[in-house]
Amino acid sequence: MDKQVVISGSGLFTPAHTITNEELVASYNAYADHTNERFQSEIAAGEREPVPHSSAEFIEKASGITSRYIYAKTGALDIHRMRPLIPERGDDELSHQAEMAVDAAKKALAAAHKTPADIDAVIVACAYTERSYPAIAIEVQAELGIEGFGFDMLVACSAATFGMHRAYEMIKAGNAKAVLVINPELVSPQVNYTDRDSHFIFGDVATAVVIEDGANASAPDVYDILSTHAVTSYSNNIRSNFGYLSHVTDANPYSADMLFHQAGRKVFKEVCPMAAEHITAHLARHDYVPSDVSKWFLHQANINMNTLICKKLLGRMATEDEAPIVLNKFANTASAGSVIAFNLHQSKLQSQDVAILCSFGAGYSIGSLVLKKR
Ligand code: CO8
Repeated sequence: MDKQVVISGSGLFTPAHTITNEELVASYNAYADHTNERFQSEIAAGEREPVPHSSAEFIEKASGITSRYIYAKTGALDIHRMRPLIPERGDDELSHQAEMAVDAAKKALAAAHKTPADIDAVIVACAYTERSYPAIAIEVQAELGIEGFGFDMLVACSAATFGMHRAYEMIKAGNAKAVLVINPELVSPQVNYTDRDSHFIFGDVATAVVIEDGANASAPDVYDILSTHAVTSYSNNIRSNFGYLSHVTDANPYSADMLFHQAGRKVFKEVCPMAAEHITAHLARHDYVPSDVSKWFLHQANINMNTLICKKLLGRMATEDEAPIVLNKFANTASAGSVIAFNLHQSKLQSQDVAILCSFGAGYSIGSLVLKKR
């Protein structure tokens, strides 16, 4: 008989520190003033553009973000540094991303009523890994005492949903009975805190889910994954050029194009219709229409994107209850946003309710799961 694959538990790690818009803007504006004073003669001679001021009001209106979590606050607001200071760890210490991942994974295991002995595979899926190898997933696997195998995968904003797709397929194929999919999104090191257009966008977090054969599920809240659907379409509109080649290209490894940068307006215009069409097509595979969906666990990049996508789908504004927003407090957490929304708001679903979990962003990449609560 065909296996029914389920999500049986999720976990969320939130860093101890937060930065409000007001704190972020005060530091950025002080940096701007300091820089403009330093280069006042070049600016006066028209040889250099002054650094413009940011505004907390603009950030909230343009994005819906009011605050974000940050793994290491020291340094990020220091106008002479403008990047977090994360102490280097030795090869024999648990790495930063593995630490975040293990915390979220333990919570997901507890929610799923599973122990490490029940898990056959670990997928660490996120926008960046802090090193190339050994895989963070294998480190997490060792730390939790899981047998089987683990691997890392990077799909930017859609890493979490694409990781869930892989887990779903492994279980369908009979290669694993239960898989941990973990998203340690330590993104603050890639934020350009000196760039007014993007200094406010991101926050750090880790999420995890247990995906397993539904026949073995024993948790109170279990969600059948009816199917998964993924699409990618190449775009340079969201890009980071950081990579191992910087050792040999002689490019400046600290230049702005090595960090996250984007054409935000273009992204907004191109991704919203793609996401709405993707979701409509995915629902149609199950003879559902958008009004059949009780909860929309959408990617959390920008509140205006989510409002527009829901309007395209439903022909009206979605209520806060239908399409929960977490980006106000978490900001854009790369691929983890839709999983945070799921983790914090899934308990309100009733038996037989249908939900969509969907990510969209860099690549471009869009990934979705149609879920039904047992
Ligand atoms: N304060 C004050 N004014 C500002 C600021 C600021 N901070 N920033 C921009 N302005 C100004 C601009 O300069 C511009 O001025 P002018 O009109 O004089 O030119 C004006 O405000 C309007 O600027 P924009 O057109 O840029 O403003 P928008 O209304 O388009 O809002 C957004 C900007 C919020 C970026 C918006 O375009 C957006 O959200 N687009 C969607 C893009 C998106 O979601 N990107 C993220 C996807 S990436 C992802 O999800 C994961 C990637 C992998 C992780 C990376 C981790 C680091």
